Amino acid sequence: MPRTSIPIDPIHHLSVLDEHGKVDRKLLPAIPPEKLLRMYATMVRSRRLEESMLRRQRQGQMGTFAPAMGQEACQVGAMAALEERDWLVPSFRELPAALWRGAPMKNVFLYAMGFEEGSEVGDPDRDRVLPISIPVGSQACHAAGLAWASKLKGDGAVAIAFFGDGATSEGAVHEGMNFAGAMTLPAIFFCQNNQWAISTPRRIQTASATIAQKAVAYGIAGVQVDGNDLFAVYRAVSEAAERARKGEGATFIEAVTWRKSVHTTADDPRVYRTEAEEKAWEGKDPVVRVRRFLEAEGLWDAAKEEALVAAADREVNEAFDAAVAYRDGDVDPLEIFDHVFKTTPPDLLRQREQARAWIGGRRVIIGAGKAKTKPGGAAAVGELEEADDAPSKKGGAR
Ligand SMILES: Cc1ncc(C[n+]2csc(CCOP(=O)(O)OP(=O)(O)O)c2C)c(N)n1
Ligand SMILES: [Mg+2]
Repeated sequence: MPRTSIPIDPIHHLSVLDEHGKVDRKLLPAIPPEKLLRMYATMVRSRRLEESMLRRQRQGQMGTFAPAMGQEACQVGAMAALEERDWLVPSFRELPAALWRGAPMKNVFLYAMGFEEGSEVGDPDRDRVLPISIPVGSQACHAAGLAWASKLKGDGAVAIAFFGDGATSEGAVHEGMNFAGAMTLPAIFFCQNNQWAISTPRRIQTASATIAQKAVAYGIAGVQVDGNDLFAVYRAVSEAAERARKGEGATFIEAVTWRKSVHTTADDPRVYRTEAEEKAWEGKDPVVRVRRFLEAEGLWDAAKEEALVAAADREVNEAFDAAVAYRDGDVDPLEIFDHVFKTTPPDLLRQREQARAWIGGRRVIIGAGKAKTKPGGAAAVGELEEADDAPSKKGGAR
C-alpha cells in the first residue's frame, strides 16, 4: 500500500509584455491595430475620468467611488477578449470594463451622485452588463447563474465575474466556482489580486501560495497572469472563453496587479502602505507599458497622446456638466424604486406608494442646494423641506 502522488495539472503564470514595452512575440495575441488603439484609448479615458472624479469628490461635487487606477489592463484586456453577447458581472471597481462596454461617462458621474440610473450602460434589454454589486464575492454566484442560463439556452454566451483578492475569503466565491465546476459552466472568474482588501494585505488573506491554485479544488482551469500586462490578460481570457464555448467549463484567473490609488475616497492608504511599495509598483503602470509598446510599433507618438488626453478630458468635462444638469433637473425621488427589477414586485410597489404619500407636496433640496417642488408629491433625492402647500403633519398621509 504505497504512498503515491495524485497528478494535478500545474498552475502556469502568463506574462507577455514587460515593463519596458517589450513583448514575447510567440505569446502576443493577434489584435488588429484599430482594436488595440481602442483598448489603449479606453485605458486612458478611464484614467483621466478617475483622476477627475477624485478631484471632484474632494471638492464635494459627487459622492464616493472605488478607483480602478492601476487595474486598467486587467479589465480592458479581459473585456476586449470577449464578445458583445458575453455577460459582464462587475463588482464596484470596474470602470474600465464598463467603459469598454460603452458606459456613458455621464452615467458614471450620476451613479457617484447617488442616481441609480447611472448603472445603465446602454439598453438594459440588450446590453449584457449587470449593475455594480457592492457585496464582496456576490459576483461569482451571479456569473455562475448567468453561465448556467446560457448553457441551458445554448446561446454560446460566457459570463465573466470580476472580484478581488479579499473576495476569495467569502463563501459566495467558493459556492459560485464550485457550482460552475460541478455543472461545467461557461464562466470566467477573474480575480484582480491588487494586493489589498482595504487595509488587509494579500499575505494574510490566504495561506495559499497563489490564489490561482484554488481552481484545482473546483476542477476548473486555473492560471495566474501579470495583471498589469494587457496582452497576458487578453490571451488568458481568450483561452478561457474558447474553452467555455467548446463546453469545457469554467476558468479561474488570478491577475496580479496593484491598486494605485485609494480603496475608496473614504480611505487613506498612506496609513497602511509604505512609500517603497508604492514606488516599486510605479514602474509597472499598465497604461505606460502599452504606450511604450505602441510607440515601438510605430502606432503612437507624442502628438497622438496629447490629442487623446485632450479628447478624454473634454469628454469628462462634458459628461460632468450633463450629469449636473440632470441632477438639478426634474428628478423624481420615487425612481429609487425603479432600475432594479424589470417588473417591480408588489412589496416594492407598496413601499413606493407609502413613500409618495409621505413626501406629500413637500419641497426637496437636490444636489448643491437647489430647491424644487413637484406637484403630486413626487420630488427628488436629498433633504425634505416643508412647502407652503404641504399637508400639515397631522393631516398629511403617513
Ligand atoms: C460582504 C461584504 N463584506 C464587507 C464589505 C465591505 N468591503 C467593501 S470592499 C472590501 C474589500 C474588498 O477587497 P477585495 O476583494 O480585495 O477587492 P478590492 O476592493 O481590492 O477591489 C470590503 C471588506 C462588503 N462590501 N461586502
Ligand atoms: Mg483587493
